[in-house]
Amino acid sequence: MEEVKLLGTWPSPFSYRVIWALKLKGVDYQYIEEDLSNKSDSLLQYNPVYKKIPVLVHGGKPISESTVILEYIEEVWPQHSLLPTDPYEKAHAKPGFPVSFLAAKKTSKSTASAFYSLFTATGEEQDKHLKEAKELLKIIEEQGLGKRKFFNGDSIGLTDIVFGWIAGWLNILTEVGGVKLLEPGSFPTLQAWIGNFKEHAVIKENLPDHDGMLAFYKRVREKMIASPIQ
Ligand SMILES: N[C@@H](CCC(=O)N[C@@H](CS)C(=O)NCC(=O)O)C(=O)O
Repeated sequence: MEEVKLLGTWPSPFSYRVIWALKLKGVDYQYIEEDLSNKSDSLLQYNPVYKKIPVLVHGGKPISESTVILEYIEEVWPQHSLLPTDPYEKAHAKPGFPVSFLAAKKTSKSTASAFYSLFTATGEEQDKHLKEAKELLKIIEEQGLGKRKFFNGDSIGLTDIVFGWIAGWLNILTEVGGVKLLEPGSFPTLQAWIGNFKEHAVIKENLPDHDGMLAFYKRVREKMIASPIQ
C-alpha cells in the first residue's frame, strides 16, 4: 500500500475537507501539522507556488487545493462513494457545482472570502458583507440544499464536505466578528442540515475544539484589525 500523508493546520476548514473524506472512506493516513508562520521544507517542496495547506501526498506524489484533493480521493478510493452514480446527479454533486449555482450571484469576492470578510471587517464595510452573506446563504439553502437531508440526498457527499465550513466555522467567525447571521429561526433548512452534518459519527469525531478555535480566530481578528491587508 502506498503511503498517504496529509499536511494541514488544525483550525483550517480546508484541512478538514480532506480529513473528513479520508475518514469517511476509512483510508489510513499520517497527519502532519504545519506551522504556517514557519512553513516546513516539505510544504514548500510539495506546493511551491501557493505554499498552502492542505497537501495530500500519496505514494510520494503531492496534490494541493482541497476540492482537487477531494475528487482525487473519490477516484482512488471508490469505497463509501461520496458522489451519486447517475451522471446528472453526479454533475450536481461535484465540488465545482456550488461554484456554478453561486455564480448566479455576482459577489465582489469568492464565496468563502465574502464570509471571511464578515470576520475581518468592521463598521459599514462589515454591514455590507453581512448583507451579501445573507443573500449567499439563501441561495445555498434554496438552490443547493432544497428539501434534502444532505446536499446530494440522504447521505453525506462531496458538496456537504465542501460546505462543511458553514457547519463548523461560520458561527465562530460571526461570534468573533460580533455579527448575527445564523440566528434561531433563520435559514431553517440550512440549520437543520448543520445539525445533520455535525451529528454524523465521522464528522462529530473530527471537528476542531470549539474553545480553541474561538481563541485562535480572536487572535487572528485582533491582528487583522491592527494591521489590515491592503
Ligand atoms: N483554495 C485553497 C485554500 C487553502 C488555504 O487558504 N489554506 C490556508 C490555510 S486555511 C494557507 O495555507 N495559508 C497559508 C498562506 O496563504 O501562506 C484550498 O481549497 O485548498
